Amino acid sequence: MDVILRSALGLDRDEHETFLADVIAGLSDNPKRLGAKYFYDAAGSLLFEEITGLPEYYPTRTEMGILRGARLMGELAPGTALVEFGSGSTAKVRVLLDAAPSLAAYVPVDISAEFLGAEATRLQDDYPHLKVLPVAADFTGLFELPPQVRGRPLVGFFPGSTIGNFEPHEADAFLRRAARILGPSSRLIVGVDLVKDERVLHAAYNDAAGVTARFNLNVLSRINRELGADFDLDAFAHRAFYNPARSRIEMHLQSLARQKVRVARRTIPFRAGETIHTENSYKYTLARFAAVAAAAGWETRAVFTDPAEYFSVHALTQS
Ligand code: SAH
Ligand code: AVI
Repeated sequence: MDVILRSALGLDRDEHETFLADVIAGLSDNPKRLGAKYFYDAAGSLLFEEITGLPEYYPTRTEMGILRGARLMGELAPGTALVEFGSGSTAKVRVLLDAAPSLAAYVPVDISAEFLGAEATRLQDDYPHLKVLPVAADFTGLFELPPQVRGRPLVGFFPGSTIGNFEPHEADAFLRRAARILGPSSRLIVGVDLVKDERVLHAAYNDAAGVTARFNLNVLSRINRELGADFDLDAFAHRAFYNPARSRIEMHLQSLARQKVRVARRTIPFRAGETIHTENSYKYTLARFAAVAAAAGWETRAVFTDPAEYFSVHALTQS
């Protein structure tokens, strides 16, 4: 399986330079921060898959239930292609593919190139009549769709509430970029996690088995391996909590001691208790998300939720 735009062997030279520059800038900032997209090397993708099966992590199984019950694909124009942003394990798209046997092509887009290649191969084996055209790219920037789908009617799919990992202005920019990539009269199906009882949210990001902690700490192993740093993983602890004023779960890594870490020949000092902010996971209300979509030029055609209203799936069209 060819993965378009970059090899499946890891970061290319430019991506390595960008990763290094982002890490140095983030760790030199006050408070320290790292971009959530850097969680996803091959090990991070596997850890996220493990998270999706945890009893406390309700989003994946809830969204799967909604996707199974909703008729999301409807009538498709001949030759339609489905473009998924942040495809991960492709488990969810199988529900859509099974409901739309006339789809001509499927374009999974993901930053985790090696995992993407393996998942695309598995999907192609299971759907031999579908053209599977993986694109390894960072969807926070501009990227090209494969030439085979240009000019075709396109449906976008952005599940998992990955949109919640964006700041509100980044969510707006993503929705506008998606409109440009998918073209006029396209559709976009977006999974959005909802505001709910804080205890449910807290448990989902503080699982008893400690998988979310390993996922969070994995970004430090990745920096050690790819940027020649010497983070001691035992000297940092996973912290996740709900920030009600911002309607978001925040994930941090907290330094358990005063210490110095070498990163690419620089020394980064940490105070005891100091944190690196690694992720936000915004939770929306249905009205708030419809307003965000509308501001970016998308009209809400239908919204599907589970009975407890834990999660939502929004069917948008270009207005
Ligand atoms: N769609 C799956 C996976 C969600 S996890 C699900 O709903 O379960 C988020 C996915 O988005 C991961 O596969 C990760 O590698 C990918 N991702 C995160 N940031 C990205 C970025 N900036 N560009 C492209 N892919 C990204
Ligand atoms: C991918 N994203 C929507 C997940 C979330 O819930 O924000 C990532 C995650 N972080 C910790 N657990 C899962």
